[in-house]
Amino acid sequence: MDERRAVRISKYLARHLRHRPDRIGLVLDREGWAEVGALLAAAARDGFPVTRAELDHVVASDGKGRYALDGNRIRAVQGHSVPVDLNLPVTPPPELLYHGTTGRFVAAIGREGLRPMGRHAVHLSPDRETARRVGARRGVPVVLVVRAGRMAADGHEFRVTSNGVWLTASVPPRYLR
Ligand code: HQG
Repeated sequence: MDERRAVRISKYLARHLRHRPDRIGLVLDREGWAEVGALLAAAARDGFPVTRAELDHVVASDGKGRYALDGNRIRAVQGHSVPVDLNLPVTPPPELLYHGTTGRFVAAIGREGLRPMGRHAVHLSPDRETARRVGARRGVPVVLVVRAGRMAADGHEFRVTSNGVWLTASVPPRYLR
């Protein structure tokens, strides 16, 4: 499949599996899963037909592993703005995690800490380079260091998605540097 088609399909999946399933009449269960048949039928009705083979290819080749297939179900593994319970186990994080952002948010983050904003959780990266790329989506990247081990010791819960993104509800400013 050509790369542009794969990216278009991935963006279509992100839109409807994370944010706007209602736009195409798709129903996600509590854990964010949709029936593949229902998704493909809804996409076709929406004027964006996708074959099962194309879907399998996009899920398998997505550069960030954004989607998971489980038999006849599919979900986004992170990034939702619709409420979902991904049902991931609480997992001890590494001592340090990283958050990529951009300069114009730094003052507010220093006051309020990291908040999930539109998404279901704050997204943290396991290494600086990944965080830098996340921040670069919004401007000149700034990488914040999160003292995750200390947070966990203080009772904050962390979960990790199948594509290596760490999730937590919020990060108070005292754990940032
Ligand atoms: C910022 C992409 C002001 C935060 C990425 C970020 C990631 C605050 C923005 C995933 C704030 C939210 C998630 C506060 C946080 N005041 N701004 N108190 N707290 N912010 O997109 O982490 O390609 O919702 O720094 O790679 O950028 O979609 O979160 O800039 O993994 O799969 O508010 O999305 O993955 O932005 O990105 P986002 P994010 P995908």
